[in-house]
Amino acid sequence: MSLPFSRRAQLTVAIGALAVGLTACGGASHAAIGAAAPGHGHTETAAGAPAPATQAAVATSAVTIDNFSFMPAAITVKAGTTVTWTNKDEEPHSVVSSQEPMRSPTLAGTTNTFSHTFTRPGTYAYNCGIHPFMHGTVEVTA
Ligand SMILES: [Cu+2]
Repeated sequence: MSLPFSRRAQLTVAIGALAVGLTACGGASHAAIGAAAPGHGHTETAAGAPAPATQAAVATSAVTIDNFSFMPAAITVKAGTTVTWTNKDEEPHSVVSSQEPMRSPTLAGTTNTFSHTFTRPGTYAYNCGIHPFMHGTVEVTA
């Protein structure tokens, strides 16, 4: 009773597989790719061109921690400004600096913001205390 049905089902599956195979082989139009690529002429452009070393500091007092990085990584504020970091990662992060006495608690969960007021002009590098490879700078102008 159930045998004929299951056999038909198998047949259907087989036909389906055939159709998939046909579709996959279908538009074989990858022949042209690469053929007309005009040779990547390595015309050594201005060897001494100054690479954009560090991205320009962004004038903001809000830094987001996202995907294991401070964004923007470089900010500029006027002296007396309170900068606030907000951790949007699932991972815990922190904000510590040896150039400016600041050390946030671990930012995670509901305690995910940290604020610090910069009073002295200068450029202060900081990093994540948990992931030292996460860097940022705060430039404080007079
Ligand atoms: Cu971190």
